[in-house]
Amino acid sequence: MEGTVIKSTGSWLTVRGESGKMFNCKLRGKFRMKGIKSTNPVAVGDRVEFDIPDDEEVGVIHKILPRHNYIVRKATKLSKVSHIIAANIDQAVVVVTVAFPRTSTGFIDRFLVTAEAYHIPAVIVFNKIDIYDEKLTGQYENLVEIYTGAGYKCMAVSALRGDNVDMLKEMLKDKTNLFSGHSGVGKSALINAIELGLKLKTRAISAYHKKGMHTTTFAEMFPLSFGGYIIDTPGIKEFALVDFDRKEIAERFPEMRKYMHNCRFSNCIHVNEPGCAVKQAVEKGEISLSRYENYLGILNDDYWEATEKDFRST
Ligand SMILES: Nc1nc2c(ncn2[C@@H]2O[C@H](COP(=O)(O)OP(=O)(O)O)[C@@H](O)[C@H]2O)c(=O)[nH]1
Ligand SMILES: [Mg+2]
Ligand SMILES: [Zn+2]
Repeated sequence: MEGTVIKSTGSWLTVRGESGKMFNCKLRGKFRMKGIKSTNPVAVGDRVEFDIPDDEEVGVIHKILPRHNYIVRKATKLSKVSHIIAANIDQAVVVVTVAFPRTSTGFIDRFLVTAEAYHIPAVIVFNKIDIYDEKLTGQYENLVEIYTGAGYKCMAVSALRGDNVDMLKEMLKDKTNLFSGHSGVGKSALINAIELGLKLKTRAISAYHKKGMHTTTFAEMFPLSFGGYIIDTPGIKEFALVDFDRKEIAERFPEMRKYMHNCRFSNCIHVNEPGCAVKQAVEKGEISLSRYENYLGILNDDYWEATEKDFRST
């Protein structure tokens, strides 16, 4: 039988069969992935082949089908061992809000860069529009202009009031969707509004200030009754960018890609070089200043130092 792993807690896996039936499964023998050391050989989103041996309740997975992509997190920046968070993702959805807890453009841009690095199409969902006053609406409109200008799809919803939930469902339909965003932006509330039967726990914002309230480390995948899946994850900013080089960051900004070939120097990183076409486009307002500043911020993230050292030592 063939199925999709929708939950993974150590050695036990929940596999959803073709008919939608759930099976409790274990792995047979040892699985090793080529090219990557990982703590878990199988992750949510993996397509697997499994058997249910006679007179047993438990399924046995004997094959993991090839992945079209997967995202990983490292234990530490320098760690060589990765944890696979999820596999076979079609769309990355970042849930944000200009209300509380306000999402920074730095967070959004790091998320988008990561999605670009994995070649996963990304969309931005602005939640809590029911509480946007005139000022917040202005800020929201400004962000939509920046991100649609950069080539990203934006959507405005209210999990609480139900605004545009049908539009969101249409966008998620028949895809495996990774949901990410800060705690408290309303991911669980949104998933509940999309799939009424789920009834995930939502938390009052005040609870987030208490210690030990971290969400699950295991990503969980929810089948959608109208087709497709949602994977609820902790923030994507923790995701390690394997095989990713600092000089490639600008290529992860779709609006910069159009200009960078006109820079005077082929190795331009668009910071201080003369004849930089990217900087000229920023000056002319063709590339948003906020996106460019966050590009510079990402260039300065410690992450790259660690990663480059990591690469050098291998
Ligand atoms: N006003 C308003 N509050 C919301 C909305 N969506 C979620 N919330 C509230 O925000 C808080 C956090 O929501 P939750 O779904 O737990 O966020 P998560 O951490 O991203 O899963 C809860 O108190 C929700 O009731 C919304 O659309 N409007
Ligand atoms: Mg939640
Ligand atoms: Zn340049």
